[in-house]
Order: sequence, then structure tokens, then C-alpha cells
Amino acid sequence: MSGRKPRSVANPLGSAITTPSERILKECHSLYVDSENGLVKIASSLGVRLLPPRKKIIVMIMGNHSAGKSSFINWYAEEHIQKAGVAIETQGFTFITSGRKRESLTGNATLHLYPHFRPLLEFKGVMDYLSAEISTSKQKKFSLVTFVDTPGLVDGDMVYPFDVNSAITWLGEQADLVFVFFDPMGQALCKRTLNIVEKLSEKCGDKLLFYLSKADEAGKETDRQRVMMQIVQELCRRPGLNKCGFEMPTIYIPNPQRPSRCVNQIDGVCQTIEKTINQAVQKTLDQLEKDCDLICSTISNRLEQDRADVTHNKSVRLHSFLCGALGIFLPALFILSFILNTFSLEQLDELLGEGLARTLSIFTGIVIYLWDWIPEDGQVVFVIFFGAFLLRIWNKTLTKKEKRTMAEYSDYIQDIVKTKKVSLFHFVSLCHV
Ligand SMILES: Nc1nc2c(ncn2[C@@H]2O[C@H](COP(=O)(O)OP(=O)(O)OP(=O)(O)O)[C@@H](O)[C@H]2O)c(=O)[nH]1
Ligand SMILES: [Mg+2]
Repeated sequence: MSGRKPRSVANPLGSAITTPSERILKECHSLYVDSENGLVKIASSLGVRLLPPRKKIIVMIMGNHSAGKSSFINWYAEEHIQKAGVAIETQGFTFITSGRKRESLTGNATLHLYPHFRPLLEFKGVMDYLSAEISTSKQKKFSLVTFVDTPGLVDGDMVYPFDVNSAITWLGEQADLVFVFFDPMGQALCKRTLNIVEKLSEKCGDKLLFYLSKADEAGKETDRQRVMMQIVQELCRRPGLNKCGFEMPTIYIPNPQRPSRCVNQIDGVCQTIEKTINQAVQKTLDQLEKDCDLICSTISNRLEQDRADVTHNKSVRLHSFLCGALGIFLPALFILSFILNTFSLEQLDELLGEGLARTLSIFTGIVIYLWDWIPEDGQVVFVIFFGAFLLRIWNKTLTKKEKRTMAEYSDYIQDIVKTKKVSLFHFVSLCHV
């Protein structure tokens, strides 16, 4: 039984063999995060926010206490990573993934490795029960999967140090696949499990898969059928789950010391994981194409807008010159008028001489008359409108350097990224032949 295996390490040297899917996901990821020409950086310089694709799929396993969740993960990775036993073994959430060296991480380090999961911080108390186990195993498709092992669910007096229902539901929503394990002996009818399953099915029913785990312990074929019927009936009793055609493959961890005649569909679980990885590869490539198109169209829109702005600025050159002149002349005239208005005509004659004082007083008289002519409420509006009019005339255009950078980005995406993407697409189709 994998649960009782001594700690041995699969692929202790962390072999560098990579599968085609792994290579594609890795290359796509680096196209996004490259520090110089990464798509995320290019997009953000254009005010567009892109998220780099994930390099692995996420498979969350939930279910009753002792349903065999941790043992399944150990079996898949072919390494005794998670503690498995009859006691309540898994009390928190553990991310189990492959990496270059064997490592155990605590809460904060785990969130550092999985920034997508930072919102977990909002679930009070979860951080103390969050960890990650990194294993060097590359068995099956382990290098492309992150398993999320969850606390065993029980009804009754058990007190969880955090809101376990909401935390599992939220994590399930983030996962690509959610496996629900029901074991034949245990509390197949655990209400807590059914409540969470019902919630998840409302939100993301398509990734929810049910398994009858530890099927070798179900006794004879007839007993197993009875247990299955019971579980399916209980599931169907829930309004949110009342859909016909429940599938519930029977699985158990093969044990050469205790051969069983029961049908084992555990290989089907591996195929489901593989299928989801292939879909993730396709999705990542499709998203890459969309993101490249988005960046290129944003650049071409900007450049087009800039050309329009340049033409506009040229056509309003005289207009803007006049407005600019007016923008200085009129306010100056206003200020002058108000200042002169505070002096009497005699004082002005004395100060400026009779001729100049007369001319100025005519001008200022006209200005003050016009100003008074505008209703008091409208004076502020007039100033704002006039200011806005002046500002509108001249559109800000891109500098030569900005234009050059945008053209370079566009060329880089058309020539390098798209070519790479085409070759990755070919690679995928070759691998599927
Ligand atoms: N016969 C049999 N026993 C199994 C199988 N899978 C797990 N077990 C045993 O069942 C017990 C519980 O297994 P775990 O993997 O710890 O179960 P779990 O769901 O992780 O339990 P919690 O973490 O406590 O919720 C262990 O003693 C395992 O050895 C199986 O397929 N067949
Ligand atoms: Mg466990």
C-alpha cells in the first residue's frame, strides 16, 4: 500500500527529460514573463493587463476523512510525499508538485510560489494550515500537475481551525479538475462533503468528478453495487446535484500483496489528468494567439490615432496660434482692465499722459462692459469653457522614441512570437499524430 511505503524518492536526480506538453507550456510561459521582451511587460506599457499562463494544471482532491486522498497522490507521484493513515492525517491544504529538489514550504512561501492563490489570505486561519511539498518525481504526468490535498471531511463535533467549507469551495473553483473521493466504509453520506459538492457543482460542475475510492475494501461485487447506489441516491437527493447519469468509477491503489478481483479504473483517472493537460496546452496556445493579436491591434490603434492627431495638429496650427495669442492677450487685458478700473481718469492722465490714458480707458471700458454683459452665474462657465477650448485645440502626440518602441514591439510579436507560436502548434499536431 502506498500509504505505508517507506520514504523513497522518485527521480532523485531530478532528471531533465521534458515531455512535449511540458516544453510547450514552459516556452509559452517564458514568452510572457521574459524580463526584456515579455508579453506581460509589453502589454503593461500599453496599459493592457495580461496574466502569464500557468505551467501546470491544478487537480484538487477532496472527500471524507480517510477516503484515500493522500494515498492517491503518493501513488500518482510514486513517492511517499503525504502522510497517510487511519487517523485524521491531513488537516490543512497542501500543494504537491514536482520541482528540482525535495522541499517542504510553509504558508507564506507557498503563496510566493502560487501567487494566483493569494486571495487565500482572506480566509482567516488558513495560512497556518497551508503548505507545499515539492518532490523530484516525474512519474506519469506529475511534472505537469499540482495536486491540492485537502483536509478530510467529517460531520459532527470536529472543529476546523478555519472555514473549511468556503476554503475548499474557493480552491475548487481555481482548480482545473476536482476529484471527490467517496470510500465504501466511511461516511459516504458525510453531509459536509455533500454540501461542498453541491456548492461546487453550482459554480463549476463540469470539472467535478466522483470516484468510489478504496473499492477493494467494498467486499463482494454486490456489496460494492449497493454502496454505489447508496452514494448516488444521496447525491441525487440534493436539488443542486439532481442530474441523471452520475458516473462513479471504482478505484483503488493496487497492492501486490493483496490482489483483488474488483475492477480498478484508476488508469482512467490518469487518462483524465492527461486529457486535461492536453486541453490546457491548447488553451494556452489559443490564449497566446489572442494576446498577441490584442497587443498588435492596440499598437496599430495607437499609431493610427497618433497619425490622426498629427494631421489635426497641422490643420489647426493657425487656429491654435491665434488661440494661444488670445490665451495670453485676453487674460492680460482682463487683469489690466480691472487694475486700471481702480484708478480714476485724472490719476491715469497724470500717470500715463492724456493720450494713452484715453485709449486704454476706451479698451478697458469695452472689456468691463462685455464682462458685465455676461450674467454673473455664467462668468465661471465662460472661463472654464474658454480654457477647455484652448486645451482641446492641440492634441498630444507620440514622441519619435515612443513610436519606434511601438513599431519594434509590433515587429517582435509578428516575427518572433507568432513564428514561435506556429512552430509550437505544429509541434502539438505532430505529437498527436
Ligand atoms: N485497501 C485500501 N486501502 C487504502 C486505499 N487507499 C488508502 N488506503 C488506506 O486508507 C487509509 C487512509 O488513507 P489516506 O490516504 O490517509 O486518506 P485521506 O483521505 O488522505 O485521509 P485524511 O487525510 O485523514 O482525510 C490509510 O491507512 C491507507 O493506507 C486503497 O485504495 N485501498
Ligand atoms: Mg490525507
